[in-house]
Amino acid sequence: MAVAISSIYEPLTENKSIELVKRLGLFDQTSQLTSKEIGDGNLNLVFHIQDALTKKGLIVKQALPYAKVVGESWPLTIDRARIESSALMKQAEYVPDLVPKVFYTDNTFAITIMEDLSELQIARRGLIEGKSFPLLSEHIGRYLAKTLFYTSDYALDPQEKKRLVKQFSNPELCKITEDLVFTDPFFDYDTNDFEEELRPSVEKIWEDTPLKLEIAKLKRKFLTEADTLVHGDLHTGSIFANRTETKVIDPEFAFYGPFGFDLGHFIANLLLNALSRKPENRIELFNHIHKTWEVFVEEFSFAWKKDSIEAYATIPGYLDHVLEKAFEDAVGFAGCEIIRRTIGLAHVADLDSIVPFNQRIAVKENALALGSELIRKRETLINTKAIIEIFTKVTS
Ligand code: SR1
Ligand code: MG
Repeated sequence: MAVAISSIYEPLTENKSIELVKRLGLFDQTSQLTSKEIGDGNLNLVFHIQDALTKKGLIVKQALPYAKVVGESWPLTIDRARIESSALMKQAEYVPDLVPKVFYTDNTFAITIMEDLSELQIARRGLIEGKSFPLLSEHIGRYLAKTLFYTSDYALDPQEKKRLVKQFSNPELCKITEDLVFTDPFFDYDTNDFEEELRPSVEKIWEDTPLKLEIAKLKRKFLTEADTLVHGDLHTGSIFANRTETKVIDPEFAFYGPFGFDLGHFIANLLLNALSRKPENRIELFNHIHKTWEVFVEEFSFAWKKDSIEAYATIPGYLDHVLEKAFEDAVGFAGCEIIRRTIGLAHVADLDSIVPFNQRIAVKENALALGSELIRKRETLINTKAIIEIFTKVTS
């Protein structure tokens, strides 16, 4: 499949990224700038530009017309740069302190220039190193509550909501999620990637028809429930953090999806990190899961009571129903994310860096069991404590 791009599109180089920021007047003409390509994600070029004297920095991000993780054989729309910058700006209306500032966008060249966050660290890397991010869950709980509530029908005029659904129509990136999260890992497809030692457990999943029915239901939700503007790829690699600050980056998968989607992915990635740790070092991750949900409920409920325009908002039980459904879905989405990060195309370093090999396999076996249990039991789990009980059962 060909990807439509303008004939003047070209990928940036380190030198060209410097020319661009100077041309835009983002630095003095005389400043001595360095540029380093630092993108370690699956899809884009990311240049860190820095003034040698003042140390002031900027990030220049450019979408490539293909998925970097696979190569030019996998064409991918550069429209994702428009989605990403528009999502960052929309989210900044509700949580300006939790997203990077956008200084410039160019949809033809698929370029976004944004705040330099290099004094923070990618949360996944920090968690793997055993670092603590004390405010991570408080911040993510608020990020989720505010962005999800205020871009939903509960807060927006229906015309405006439908305009946003159109603006954030993101079919190609959604297709990646449909395939890589909800489909491929559950069938014997070529995109999957796992150690031969896991094959018996993987084949068990492929043959587990009742489990696959539950995954089909979750996939249907992803395909059809246009509740709110979700980030779409909220794993710990999409979060910069330190002990006091948190910034959510990379919403190129943003679209109108179910309330529980981002929450499920965030929880899944905390659980993946917890699986990689010794039991005595897991409590901090579990507390982050409890706190994320607690803050989400608190902030979402506050926004609902203060700003809901929905006629039924004050009907007893309606808010509880929305929250209960978001939680149940989040648990199921978390299960899918854990399994796909273990046996699908895109892995996580939390698991892949475990040595020795035998231990890595044992942890991945636990991940498959945990993911499957979360999907199966999601309707019966009533709170985050129940998630941790399943984790403990599966790992002991
Ligand atoms: C081809 S993209 C693979 C994965 O990387 C992104 O971050 C998403 O998680 C996607 O599923
Ligand atoms: Mg990403």
